[in-house]
Amino acid sequence: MTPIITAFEQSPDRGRGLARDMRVRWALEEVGQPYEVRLLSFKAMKEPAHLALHPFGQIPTYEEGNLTLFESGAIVFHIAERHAGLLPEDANARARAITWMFAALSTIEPPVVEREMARYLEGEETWYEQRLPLVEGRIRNRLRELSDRLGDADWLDGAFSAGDLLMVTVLRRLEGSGLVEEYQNLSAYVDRGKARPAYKRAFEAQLAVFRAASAG
Ligand code: GTB
Repeated sequence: MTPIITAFEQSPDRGRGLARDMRVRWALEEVGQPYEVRLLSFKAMKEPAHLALHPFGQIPTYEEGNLTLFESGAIVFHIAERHAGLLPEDANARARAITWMFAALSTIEPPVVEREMARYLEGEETWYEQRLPLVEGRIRNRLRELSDRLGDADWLDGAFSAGDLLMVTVLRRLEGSGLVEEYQNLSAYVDRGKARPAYKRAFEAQLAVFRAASAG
């Protein structure tokens, strides 16, 4: 059964692959699972048909037969559990890779999202310029710790895993800020993720959606 995922009809990131369907596309590409994409307008995301799939009216969702999932981390985990290639066979190594999945989403991503929210929602506030260094300081603390742990390894724990996949997509959300570039090994780590053929296929697929929407 070919899974169907949802994505923005017109992504606000203009095809930069920063929306969370990118991590699901990448996971599917890594394991060689073909998929279909249903594109949604912002209006359609809040209508009953989509709310029945996603309680918060967001993308991505994942449908496979009578299974419907939301939350990009849960979707990537589901893909990684059902296919070889994204989680190690060894039970302890697998548990550690899953730990990195949680670390990406619940330790690194929150301050990264906080910065985005500050920029988009509070950028006009008088106190924004004072707040930004505080928010970025919290990100730097996490990046420094992550950088120390990664050291000169290629991936976070042995072979590339779903933990790396999520971590790279989270770090990519800092593109343009210069923050990741302050840590040479993290910058190289993100580049290694982006160089993977599966990443490139996923990126091209989401970019094609943006190009088609722009042309139409
Ligand atoms: N925790 C959920 C998950 O991991 O799946 C969060 C899902 C989520 O935030 N989805 C966003 C969404 O549907 C798209 S990815 N937003 C519409 C809404 O809430 O109404 C977040 C995102 C959006 C845009 C950019 N960008 O333009 O760069 C980057 C990331």
